[in-house]
Amino acid sequence: MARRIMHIDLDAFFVSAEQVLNPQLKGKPVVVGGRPDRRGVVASASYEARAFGLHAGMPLTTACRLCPQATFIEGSFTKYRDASQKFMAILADFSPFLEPLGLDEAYLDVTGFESLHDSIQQMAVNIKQRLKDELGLCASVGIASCKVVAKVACELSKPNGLLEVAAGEECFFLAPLPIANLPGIGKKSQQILKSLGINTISKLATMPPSGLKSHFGASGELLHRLANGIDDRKVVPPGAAKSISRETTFGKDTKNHSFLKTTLRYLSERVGAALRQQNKQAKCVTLKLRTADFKTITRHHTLPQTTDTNKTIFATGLMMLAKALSQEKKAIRLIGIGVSNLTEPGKQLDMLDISIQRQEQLDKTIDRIRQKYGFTAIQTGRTLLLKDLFPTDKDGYTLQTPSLSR
Ligand code: DCP
Ligand code: CA
Repeated sequence: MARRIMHIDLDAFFVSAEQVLNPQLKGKPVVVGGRPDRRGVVASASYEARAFGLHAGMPLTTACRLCPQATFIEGSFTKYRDASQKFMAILADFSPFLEPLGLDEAYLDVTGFESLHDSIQQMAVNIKQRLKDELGLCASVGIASCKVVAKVACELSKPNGLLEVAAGEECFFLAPLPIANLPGIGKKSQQILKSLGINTISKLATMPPSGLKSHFGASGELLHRLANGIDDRKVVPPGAAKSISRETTFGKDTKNHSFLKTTLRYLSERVGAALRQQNKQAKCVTLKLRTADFKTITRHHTLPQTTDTNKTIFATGLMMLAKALSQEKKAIRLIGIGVSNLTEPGKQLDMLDISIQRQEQLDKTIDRIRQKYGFTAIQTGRTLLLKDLFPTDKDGYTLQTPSLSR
């Protein structure tokens, strides 16, 4: 069945929440962010204030100069958090496949839900009505076959909008829009794209991914797909882990590379075990280091193929570690490794690769033994070095910061 994804975003959220509590502010230029003479920026501006050129992120002093008649409000996070919780609860009534984004946005997977509401558009109308009736808040809704197009449609429909992009129309819809409309393209990326003569999404869509890769690294390919309206990212309900990581702070800062590698191996095994327990595969491995002077270094590596093996996680981490240590002369205070970009296992490719199969079999066996007899019941050569340094319990070594080491 063709997917239908909704993106719902509340209009001028902080301001609207204030207007619900003080209806006299309705229909007027209102700014949440602070007093106009304060340092600080606009967090949210009513659409009436936006008519004067005000927008989020603008210094309050500028906002006051452009629109001195606006009401400036300090704002209170707890109010907005309460409103946000009610907002998400209403959405959850409509579909269990709900992925909140921040306080006032969410994706809903509504595939097949037309039978309950006549049409998906009618479902969106019903959602908007309930938000208005019960919370007094206006929402805009975008509907499309994938997340990126739904989000762009929602943004374009604001305020109080509803815009559906029919299946098959994704490219046509995106093509004429400026690149800034594509989510994830910040100021920096815009500058790079503009210097390449790319101003519209259609131009971006026709750029070969290899060209984009040279400017944006691994994200280049994703950019290419998004610009073409191709986006198979699922709507992920909260709770489903987006990443798994393990890290530890050493009792004493260290320059001992062998010890760092050993610790990395141990943490990689912990990450691998957690990944396999969740029956997930990862596409991205991240190394984290913190130096004695509290500088944090993170390195990411996207794998050509998803993995759940200790060997690949460690090898990828080790490669990044070797490179980072060749550039970093300070002692290391913290080391961590994580995996992200998690997917359900798609074993078809792996099935052809005997060495990967063997590795997976080995990891599964080790997992079983460790579940039964404790983590330290079976050791890889490298982690054995930790045995004399740290006390053990059934979950593994008790490192310096057990809460972080989990
Ligand atoms: N926010 C903030 N600082 C920013 C941007 C946003 O504090 N630089 C807060 C205030 C917003 C809320 O997050 O009300 C939601 O952000 P949106 O970008 O969705 O902005 P609004 O909801 O205010 O406006 P709209 O969605 O109608 O464009
Ligand atoms: Ca909003």
